[in-house]
Amino acid sequence: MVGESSVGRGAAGALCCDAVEGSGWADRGRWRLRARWGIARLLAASALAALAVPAPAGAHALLVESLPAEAAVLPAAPTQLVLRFNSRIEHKLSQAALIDGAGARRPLAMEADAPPDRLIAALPALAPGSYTVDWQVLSVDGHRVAGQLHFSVASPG
Ligand SMILES: [Cu+2]
Repeated sequence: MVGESSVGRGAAGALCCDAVEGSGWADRGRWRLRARWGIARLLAASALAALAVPAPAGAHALLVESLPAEAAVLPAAPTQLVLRFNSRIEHKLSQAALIDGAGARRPLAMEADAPPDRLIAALPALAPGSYTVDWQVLSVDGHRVAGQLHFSVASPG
């Protein structure tokens, strides 16, 4: 979406500068200039319209892999959460929280130097039970994407 709108702006800008550099202020040139400004306005308007239309899901960071995996039943408590996305995310504006079976929620501390497409957080010591990870990331295209991940830690024996 960002790409599309900047293409729109670029095209309008090119028409603008081309017209100004054109054949001076003769009547014919003036008409051409007016026509070109009309086109430039239309392009500017359609660029704004494009901004108002929601971007397709493909433009956002999408979760492609997680550790633990969705619905995993783990024999031992995991010590780390890894969410891998199909594009870069803003680590500073992304977050995750762990919700236990009783509904208690604790924020997870993000690893600041994780790879640009990954959210990595250390998990606290987890007792057997079911857990939900509630995550929210900011894609580099400026959109927030959120989701939940469920896993459980099996009781020993
Ligand atoms: Cu987007």
